[in-house]
Amino acid sequence: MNLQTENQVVDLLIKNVNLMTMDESVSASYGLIEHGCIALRHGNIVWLGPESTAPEFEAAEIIDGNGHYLSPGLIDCHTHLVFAGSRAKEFEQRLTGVSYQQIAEQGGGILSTVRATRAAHEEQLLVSATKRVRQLISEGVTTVEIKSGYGLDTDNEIKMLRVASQLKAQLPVSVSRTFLGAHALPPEFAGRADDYINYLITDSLPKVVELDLADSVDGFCEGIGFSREQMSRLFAAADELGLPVKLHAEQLSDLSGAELVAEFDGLSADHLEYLSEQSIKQMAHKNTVAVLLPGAFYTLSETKLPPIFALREHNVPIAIGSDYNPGSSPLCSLKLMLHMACTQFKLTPEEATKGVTLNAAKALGLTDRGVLKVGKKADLCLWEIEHPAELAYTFGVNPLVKSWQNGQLVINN
Ligand code: DI6
Ligand code: FE
Repeated sequence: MNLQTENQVVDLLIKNVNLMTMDESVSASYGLIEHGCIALRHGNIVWLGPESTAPEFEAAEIIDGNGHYLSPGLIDCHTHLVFAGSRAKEFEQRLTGVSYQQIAEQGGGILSTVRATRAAHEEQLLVSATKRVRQLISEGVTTVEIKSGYGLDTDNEIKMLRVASQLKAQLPVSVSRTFLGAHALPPEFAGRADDYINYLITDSLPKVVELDLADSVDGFCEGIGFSREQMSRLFAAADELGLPVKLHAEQLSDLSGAELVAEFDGLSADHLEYLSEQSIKQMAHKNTVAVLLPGAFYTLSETKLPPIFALREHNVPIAIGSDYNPGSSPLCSLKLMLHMACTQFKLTPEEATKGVTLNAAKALGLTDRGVLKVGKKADLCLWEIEHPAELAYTFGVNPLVKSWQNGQLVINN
């Protein structure tokens, strides 16, 4: 009998695929459904399950998945990919023993990228950032977070966030935009960090909100960045304007920034090599996501590992990002981060995969993606792999066969 339900007419049916749903309620390992089938309509998932149990669909298009694996579209939840200039000279300097902190204290580091980014026209920034986003898309990214933070004055921060907004409008990718005015102290405010925070609160942030250019607020809570007290004042202002917060915390030392994020019911604390047990408990209590960034750990030759065992023990959700930036993480590949999360941080391939799908969505406060489930966005990747762990296992190869964003085909290899 052919029951006429609305669900039966679909835009696309993908058959003969193994579904890595990442939905724990489906199965313990990758939420795997073998020999599956998935139906999409109006950019959303309307049915998924074992092919043998699929109803009769009237599909505008049917694709044979050839027994490959289908995962949620990948989400890079932490990048600084709008920037100008190069920091190759600092790379050379660091290799002769000068530290990241020393370079920053000498006016290089983030401030060197600030000089180049301030000098660049919006159009130039858009051209270079477009190439970077395309590179991420080519490896399966369907959502990317992009931070400002190389402008450090209202106009230049707005310039960066406008570029991020244009990337969203022009490319087949969702963009989450983060205001990172509190990334470093600009030279005009040297020795006056409190005044700079006041300026962000009274001038930059209200304008950014008025122009609807940001989805969240971030900062660098560190000896070479801002104090916990300064971040707390900025977070209170963000809170009043209705923006969620996140923080670069415990990257080089422990200022209990992650605890501050939890206090503000923020989205995520990122980096976390120097995170304490006390802060982990607060994060667990508030379900704050721990975003780990193996690219920065690797590039800065950091030796202190983030406290993976304790994060696991306390059930803190773990996400992985590329932190793509010209200083501490000059690598434009989330796929490589999946691998390095395992080799450097000893995450399991499943934890790492969850870190660039389910938990990366959580780190951005996005509840409509990161998992294959009825009602979620049809952001999908089809991979030519023989086991789900293969996504994290290889690097320098691209097993992506096809990707879709909002149900629209993006990559077709
Ligand atoms: N920590 C980082 O790893 C990036 N920002 C931050 O606060 C680095 C940014 C840069 O070095 O340009
Ligand atoms: Fe960062």
